[in-house]
Amino acid sequence: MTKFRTRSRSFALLLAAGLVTVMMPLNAQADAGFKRWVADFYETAAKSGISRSTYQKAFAGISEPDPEALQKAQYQPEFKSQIWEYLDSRVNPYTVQIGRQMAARHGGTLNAIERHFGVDKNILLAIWSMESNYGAVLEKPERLHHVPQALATLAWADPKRAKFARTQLIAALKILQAGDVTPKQLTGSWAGAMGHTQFIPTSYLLYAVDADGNGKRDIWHSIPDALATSANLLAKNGWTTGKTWGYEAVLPAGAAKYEGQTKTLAQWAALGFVRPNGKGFPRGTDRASLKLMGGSNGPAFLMMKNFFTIKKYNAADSYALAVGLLADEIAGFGGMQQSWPRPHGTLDIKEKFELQSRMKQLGYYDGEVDGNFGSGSKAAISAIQKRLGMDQNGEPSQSLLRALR
Ligand SMILES: [Ca+2]
Repeated sequence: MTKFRTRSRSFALLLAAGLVTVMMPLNAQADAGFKRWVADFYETAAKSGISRSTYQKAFAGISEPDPEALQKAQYQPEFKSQIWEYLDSRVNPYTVQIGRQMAARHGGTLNAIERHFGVDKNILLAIWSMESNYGAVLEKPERLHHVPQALATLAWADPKRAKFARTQLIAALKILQAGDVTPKQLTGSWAGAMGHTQFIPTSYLLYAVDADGNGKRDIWHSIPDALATSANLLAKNGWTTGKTWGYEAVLPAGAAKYEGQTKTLAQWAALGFVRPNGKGFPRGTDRASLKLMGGSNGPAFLMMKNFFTIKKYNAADSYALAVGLLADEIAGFGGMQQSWPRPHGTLDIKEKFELQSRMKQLGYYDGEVDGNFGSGSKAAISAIQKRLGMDQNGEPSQSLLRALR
């Protein structure tokens, strides 16, 4: 432990002195420290049954830390977006449309998995979208990391994540040793999330399934394996077949004080909660917890047991809500009916799509219509604002959309 701290501190100094962004080749001294860590860690891995041959294969040709994992180890901004901004980037016309295409393309697989595990196929599609953009991230090899290298980097350089990374590294080595993948195929995010459904190695060991029957649990290349693995995780964590994740509700005046409480749907109805479409809640004794995810001026949600099962995948409420809403939209049940309390003059996700399409039609913008306002969209907005004599702040707004209509 002392050794680790010393190395970590000297590396921090190095970084502070150089700074030494990822653009520069990594310092030879750091590489030597990393290599020493990898050599030393074998003893720990061996205690978990990892053979020398597996270990050598896992780290063959790896002589330096993973640059991106190293950068994240040093600095991770605490980025907190509003719930509606988070949902806009995940539940939108694009993710719904691709979800429906995937539902059609993989219908047989999805139906078989739904029957076998009792988990709603639309939830599986939504998770697939959230985790890897329906596998699109796996098609960008430059964004994939070698999992043992990335985890060893975190274990070596990131005191906050060292324990997690050591545990995950051992699990990754076990996956390799079991022969499900070759060392080259053991790819993932900088933090070790792998394949179509972004399982970390310990979750893979618990839940991975060979659904296509080729003898390998391949969540990297087999869509049936990946989707069945997600279904298995949800099934083993209490997914209730045939039930929804929750209901959008209208918050009655003065009822914000019940936030976080759990009652039966009948009790919520008795307190004045209604669904925005006017329909009643199903009768019965199902219990639900009140969540006010956009504050007391936003819509209310009555979350059922399956919402909390989705959180076994990712513990954030915002994640589980996005999965639930996207699944409903893919299934054709429609989206949210109420609006989030967005700042005055800003656009909702449908309006963001409309603004981008209009800018494209007018020839100001040639990027994707995806609701995502990156540098291309901002430059286009500034150009239009200049043309119209508006303030050139590059921000999408209601006034700009009105001007283009
Ligand atoms: Ca398989």
